[in-house]
Amino acid sequence: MMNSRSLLKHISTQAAIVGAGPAGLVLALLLQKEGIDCVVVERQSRAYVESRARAGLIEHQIVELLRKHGFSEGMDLNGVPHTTCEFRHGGRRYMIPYGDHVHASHFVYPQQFIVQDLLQLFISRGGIVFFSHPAVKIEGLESDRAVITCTSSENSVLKVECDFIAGCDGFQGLCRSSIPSTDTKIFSKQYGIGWLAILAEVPSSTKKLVYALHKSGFAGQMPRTSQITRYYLECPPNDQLSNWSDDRIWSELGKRLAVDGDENLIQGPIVEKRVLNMRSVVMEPMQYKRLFLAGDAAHIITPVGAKGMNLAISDADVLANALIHYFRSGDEVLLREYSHVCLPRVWKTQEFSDWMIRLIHSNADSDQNKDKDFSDRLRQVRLERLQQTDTYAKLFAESYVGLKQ
Ligand code: RFL
Repeated sequence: MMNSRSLLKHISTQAAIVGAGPAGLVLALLLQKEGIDCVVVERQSRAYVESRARAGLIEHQIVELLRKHGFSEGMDLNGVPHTTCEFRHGGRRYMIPYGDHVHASHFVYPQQFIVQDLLQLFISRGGIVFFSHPAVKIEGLESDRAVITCTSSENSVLKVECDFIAGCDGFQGLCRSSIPSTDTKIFSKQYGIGWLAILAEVPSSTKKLVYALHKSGFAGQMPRTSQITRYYLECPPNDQLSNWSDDRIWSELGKRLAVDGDENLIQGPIVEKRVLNMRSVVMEPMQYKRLFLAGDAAHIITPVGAKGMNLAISDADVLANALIHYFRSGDEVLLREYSHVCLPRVWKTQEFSDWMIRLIHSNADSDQNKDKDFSDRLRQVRLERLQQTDTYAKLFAESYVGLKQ
C-alpha cells in the first residue's frame, strides 16, 4: 500500500531487500514466484547496475539453480560452458580437464548480463525496484516491524516497513553495520597481494581460463564474451593505477602468459582497470533479529577461485526457502537456522580460495622468511599432482566447478 505525501512515501511489505545485485535479485525473484510481497531498494540507477562488469564464472550448482527456477534463458542462449582450465608454470602447460573428473561444467556469462536478465524478469512480472534510493537508516529490528529509510535524488524520502529485511547491499552497504558489534564476530585475512584487474575489448588468445605462475607474478586470462576478456596481473596490494600504462599492461601480460616464445595476445582497448587487494572476510552469524545478510554483505572472498557471486546466489536461495517457509507456516525454524546452513559452504569456499591463492602466488604465506624458490617447487608438485593423480584432481574439480557439498 502506498500513501504519497509531497516528499514522503511510505510502503509496507513482507520482505524488503536492500541491493539489486545478484543476491538481492535472485531472492526477489524466488519470493515473487511464491507470491511473497517484496520490494527492492537500490542505491544506484538501473543503467549503472546493469553495466557493472565483475564476475563471469558461474558454478555448476548455480547454473542448475537458475535453470530449475526458469531464470537461465540468457545464460543458456549466450553463456559458454567451460570444462578445462590451463595452468602455466616454468615453461610448461598443465591442462586440467576438471569437468571430466566430475561430469559437470562452469558457465562463462558476465555478471552484468545476469543482473540485466534477473531485473528484466522481476520487473516484467510486476516486481518493484526503487533505483537511486540508497537506504540510509534501519530501525525496528528488535520490534514487530522493521523500517528502512531511503533517500532519493528528488529529495524525497521513502520509508519501507516490513516483517524482514534482506541485507543484499554488498560489502560497503548499510545493513552489515546495522548489526551491533557485540552480536557478531568478524573473521578476516589480508594476503598482502594485489591484482590489477583489467577488462579489455578483445577476444582472448585461447578459449580456456589461464592461470600463469610466473617469476614476475601471477597473470590470468579469463574470457568473458567473444569480444571481451578479463585479465589479471599480480601487483603490490596498494599499487597505483598511474604505474600501469596500457603499454606496460600488454607487455607484462605477454611476458607472464608466454610459454614457448611470445604469447600471441590480441591487443586492443582497455576499458577498465582497478587494483584489488586480496582479502577475505566472513561475518558470523549472518543475521540479527529481523535482518538477514546475503552475499558480499556477509562475506567477501578473493576473486581467485571466482566464487563471490556464486556464494551470493547460494545465500539468496537459502534465505528464500527460509522466508517462504515462514510466510506459509508461521514457523521460524529455517530463519533461525539461516546462518548455520550458509556458513559451512562459505568456509569450504574460503578454504578452497586460500588453497588457490597459495597455488598461484609464490608469496602468499604469512611466514616472514618467505623463500620463493621453495614455494615454487611446491607449486610445481601441486600442478603435477593435479595432472597425474586422479583423486587430487577430483577434489580440485569438485571445489572449482562448484558441486553441492
Ligand atoms: P553486489 O553485487 O555488490 O550488490 C550489492 C548492491 O547493493 C547496492 N547497495 C545499496 N542499495 C541500497 N542502499 C544502500 N545503502 C546500498 N549499498 C549498496 C549496490 O549498489 C549493489 O547494487 O553484492 P551481491 O549481490 O552480494 O553479489 C556479490 C558479487 O557481486 C561479488 O561477489 C562478485 O562480483 C565477486 N567476483 C566474482 N564472483 C564470482 O562468483 N565469479 C567471478 O568470476 C568473480 N569475479 C568478482 C570478480 C569481483 C570483482 N571485483 C570488482 C571485486 C571479479 C572482480 C574484478
